[in-house]
Amino acid sequence: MKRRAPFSAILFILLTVSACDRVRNVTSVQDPIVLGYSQLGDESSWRTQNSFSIKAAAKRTGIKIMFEDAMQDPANQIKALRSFIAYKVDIIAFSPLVETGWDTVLGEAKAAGIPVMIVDRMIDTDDESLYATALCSDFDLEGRKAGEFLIRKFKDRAAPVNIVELAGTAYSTPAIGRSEGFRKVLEQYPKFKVVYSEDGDFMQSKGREIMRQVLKRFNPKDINVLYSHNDDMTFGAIEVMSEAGLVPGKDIAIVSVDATQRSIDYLKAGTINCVIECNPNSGQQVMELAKRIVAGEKVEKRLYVQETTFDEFGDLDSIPARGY
Ligand code: GYE
Repeated sequence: MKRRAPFSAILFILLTVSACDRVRNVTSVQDPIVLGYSQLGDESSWRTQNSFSIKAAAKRTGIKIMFEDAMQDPANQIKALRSFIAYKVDIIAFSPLVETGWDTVLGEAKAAGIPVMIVDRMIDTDDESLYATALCSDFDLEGRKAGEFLIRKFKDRAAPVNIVELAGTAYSTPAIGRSEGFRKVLEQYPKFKVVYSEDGDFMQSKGREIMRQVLKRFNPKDINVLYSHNDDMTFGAIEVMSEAGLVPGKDIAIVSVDATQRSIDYLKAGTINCVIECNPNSGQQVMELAKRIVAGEKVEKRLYVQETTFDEFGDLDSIPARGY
């Protein structure tokens, strides 16, 4: 672990007595690793579980975590990263809201000798030396899985399959991957048409809002599929469909991403037809990687979280409780 600037003896006593948080960073062989974590927000059930998983794993593994919630604002994330640098944490981890805009602050971390882990979403940079490792889901694969489900579901249909897409936060890795992967698979089948796509920021309230607009704009009979980039937006859209007298999962097929317990319950009830898992429980892996990186080990540059798909063609009774 890196040595921090020594405190004077008096300051040390004062800070110890005041039980100030920072005191735990006074150098000794047993000092815990200090991890600065910048979380992008709390926009969804997935995110709430992700934050829980990270904090719980830090506690379990004896890592001292400084956790900052950026409330969906990249400027707050940059501020948090700078405060971690000023504090001289041992390692920084962060889930970037969007892909671009990080080079300067990560350059500052690098200059300060603080390693950086990227978690959940990816950054777009030409300089790979700015981070030690990135642990993310394969969002392009998630998008492709969503497309593959539709190919199977509509294999006997010759008529057009009109799709409404509720996309995640613009310029974020999951929204990009889930859109691109989906289109990559479906473009070989001209009957599939994305007739409407809008950014719902991964939020239930926006899912509701956008679905309302969609039902004003289109005759519901002309919509065959709702592809939603996360469960929370799906829940909002389901509410609106039901209020409009539609039967979600029957009148409009639904593909959702995340696999929260509620979406699995909907899948079992036939309200959702396919759920692509996106696993938020990365906490333990993050802490293990943090320990290895702080110990000076070289770790793999790119790591992917293992994920599966649940759909109406599978054995729904065997799905284990999700825990989120
Ligand atoms: O799917 C969504 C959340 O970045 C994988 O962000 C994450 C996504 C997740 O708000 O629910």
